[in-house]
Amino acid sequence: MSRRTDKGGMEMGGMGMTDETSFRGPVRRRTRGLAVLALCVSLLVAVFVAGCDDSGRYRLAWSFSDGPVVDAADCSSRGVGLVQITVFRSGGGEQIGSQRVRCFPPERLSMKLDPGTYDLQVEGIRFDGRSFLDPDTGGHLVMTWVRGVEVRSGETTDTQVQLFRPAKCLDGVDNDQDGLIDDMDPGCWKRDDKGDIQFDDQGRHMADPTHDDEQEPVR
Ligand SMILES: [Ca+2]
Ligand SMILES: [Ca+2]
Repeated sequence: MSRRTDKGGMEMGGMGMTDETSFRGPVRRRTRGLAVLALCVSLLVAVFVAGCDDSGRYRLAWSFSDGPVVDAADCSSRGVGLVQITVFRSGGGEQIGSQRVRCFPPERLSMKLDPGTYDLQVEGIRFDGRSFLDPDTGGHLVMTWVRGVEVRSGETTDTQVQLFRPAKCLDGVDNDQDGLIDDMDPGCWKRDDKGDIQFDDQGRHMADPTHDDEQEPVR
């Protein structure tokens, strides 16, 4: 027997209990119990995983061959927007990972690594994501290596690298602020001893991307 109470609950015959207290109450307590249990299990798993993590890190800082990087202009004036760091196991081992980060700030805390020795390939990249390439050989001109970086369990190994500054006739920057950039600037054009511009077989002026001055023509 049951009847509806003023508050909308169902009163069970003669017992003075509503359906809310008699049926929903135990279900809610059971749900709370399961939630607490799940939370405890999650905490235990997290503690276990943290306790088993024996990885370490390296922290890499960079500068350029002609000076440090103390603000964003030190990157933009050299035409370097990004730095790409590729990690290999030492001694010609497998590639572990790679990441591109902004040139400024000049410091990067790396990904987690297993304890061991690694070689880092570090390359300055243009703002548009392209490498600085030698037009003749295709070689990467702003790339260097940091070899033998030891990563120890639970520690961060600090290391530094010096990147070559891109030549001014290659850096994508209007260094002398005359409105002309790199091979469009007569300062990067090859000239003979008399000062006459040199042309290739197709009649185009010849430029030297390794020239480091947009004002003084290539000789
Ligand atoms: Ca330039
Ligand atoms: Ca210029």
